[in-house]
Amino acid sequence: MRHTLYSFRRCPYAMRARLALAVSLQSVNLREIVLQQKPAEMLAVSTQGTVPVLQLTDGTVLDESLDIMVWALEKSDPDGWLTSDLPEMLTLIDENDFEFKQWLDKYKYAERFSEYPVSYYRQQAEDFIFRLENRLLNKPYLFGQKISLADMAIFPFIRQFAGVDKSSFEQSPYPNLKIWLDSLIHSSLFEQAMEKYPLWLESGEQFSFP
Ligand SMILES: N[C@@H](CCC(=O)N[C@@H](CS)C(=O)NCC(=O)O)C(=O)O
Repeated sequence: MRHTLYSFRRCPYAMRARLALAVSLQSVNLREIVLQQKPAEMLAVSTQGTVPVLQLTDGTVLDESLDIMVWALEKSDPDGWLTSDLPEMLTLIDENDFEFKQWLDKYKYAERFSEYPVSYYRQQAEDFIFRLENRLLNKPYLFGQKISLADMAIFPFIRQFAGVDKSSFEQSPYPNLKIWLDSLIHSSLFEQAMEKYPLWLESGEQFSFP
């Protein structure tokens, strides 16, 4: 029997969970869902109604993406994603999840937040972007020479930021961040994490991931 992952391909939280499951080779049944029509099976095990949700075969439910990452990496961490300072990584990930993400959403959906122009939200979000750029001035990854949990937990959100207005991202002064993002987006692991699965609601079939 395999564990079950409720996932949504385009969700950055689900992406980070899939990245960790893929690198650690923890095989799950992936159930691709749509947020407008969450399956009763998922809501029965996690009432918070967010993806990703990992239901283990022993009944344990992990419904925070970071918990899923750490669970997978504690099983197997072949590339040493957990070897950097964990509390420091978690602090940076927290800034991503609770500060940057808010500005990112407002930047992305600026028409719904009309008290400020889009440029304002973009600038607020850029605070975090510049902090990452500074970290990357003298090293290829956020915590050194090797990919860590922090890189993989954060880059799906930076990818989203870059995609809001591609041409202004291209023209912006964060060269190291662009190289970092580009290398992660074009990695075979990300390609694997972004593979398309049919909607589970319609097919009911089991698809194993990775
Ligand atoms: N803290 C959660 C956040 C997950 C989250 O917010 N996921 C979004 C999709 S990207 C979601 O499921 N939102 C619920 C909805 O839109 O109905 C985690 O890290 O797993």
